[in-house]
Amino acid sequence: MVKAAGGFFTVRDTEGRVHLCRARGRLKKRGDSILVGDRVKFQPPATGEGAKTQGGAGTGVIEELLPRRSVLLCPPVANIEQVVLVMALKKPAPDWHLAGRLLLQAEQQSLSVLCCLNKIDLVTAAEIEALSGMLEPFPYPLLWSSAKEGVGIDRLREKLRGRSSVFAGPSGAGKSSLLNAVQPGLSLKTGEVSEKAGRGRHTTRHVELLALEPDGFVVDTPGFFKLSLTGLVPEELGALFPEFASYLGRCSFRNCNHIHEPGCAVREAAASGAINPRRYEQYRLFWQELTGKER
Ligand SMILES: Nc1nc2c(ncn2[C@@H]2O[C@H](COP(=O)(O)OP(=O)(O)OP(=O)(O)O)[C@@H](O)[C@H]2O)c(=O)[nH]1
Ligand SMILES: [Mg+2]
Ligand SMILES: [Zn+2]
Repeated sequence: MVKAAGGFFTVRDTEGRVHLCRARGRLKKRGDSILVGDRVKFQPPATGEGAKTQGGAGTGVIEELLPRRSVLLCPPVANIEQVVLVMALKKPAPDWHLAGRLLLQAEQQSLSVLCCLNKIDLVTAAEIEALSGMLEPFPYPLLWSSAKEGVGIDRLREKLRGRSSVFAGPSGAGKSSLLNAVQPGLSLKTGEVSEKAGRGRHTTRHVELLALEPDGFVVDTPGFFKLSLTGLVPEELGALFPEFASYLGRCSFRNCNHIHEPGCAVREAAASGAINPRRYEQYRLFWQELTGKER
């Protein structure tokens, strides 16, 4: 399923033809939402003479939802392998907190991650250097890009090739612009960032799966500003920070929460800079949020 809007689902068949469908009643009753990226069994629209004269009117029916390999809740998309987190360096300013939440979601689903830092044309070389220092060490690959000036686009195209990816990040970060740069034929709509609020204007309205040349799929999504930590228990949080992995068994306490326990290997690593202290600080914030504890 490649797009959902107004109760209709656009389904692409194995030959690449698209069909407008509705969902079988029992699918709706079970409360399963059909997500973009879902593989489905469907009855294509009838193709009788009547349907043709009406410009191919008539809708097909989605009969069955096939098992998923992965599911992301925000943005809602199924069966993807890679999350491309897109942040602008300016206009709008990066929201690392939101980025951290998205990264947790990707880890929960064991998806691979690419962090795209876009609009490098708007910052100075010195600012880039300062930011690089701040982000070091970072447990995910970083790609510095400018959709406007074509920087990093070849590398991005290479990273998308032959896989299924989803672009996620705040409105105005440049998700659709980057995709247009990767593949101009997509002709996705892009929108100005508001001068006053410094925010995007929610130009992309629907989650949509797009086919890439020569192979691969990518899902463009509407930007968002908020993301809650649903379905997470605090004890699982440490395992979702991949850079903690080599320290987790080395804390003095076996059930260490890495907050204030003495002899905590994670805290020591953050203090020495072996773990990025900013990432550790995020861990603490998310821990507080999940446990409701202030410290
Ligand atoms: N200077 C500069 N502007 C960019 C760059 N990439 C995108 N923009 C501009 O940023 C604005 C927002 O871009 P979009 O591609 O619509 O952003 P989006 O992330 O798709 O936003 P939503 O669809 O609202 O989620 C547009 O005016 C783009 O022209 C870039 O690398 N440099
Ligand atoms: Mg967009
Ligand atoms: Zn610890």
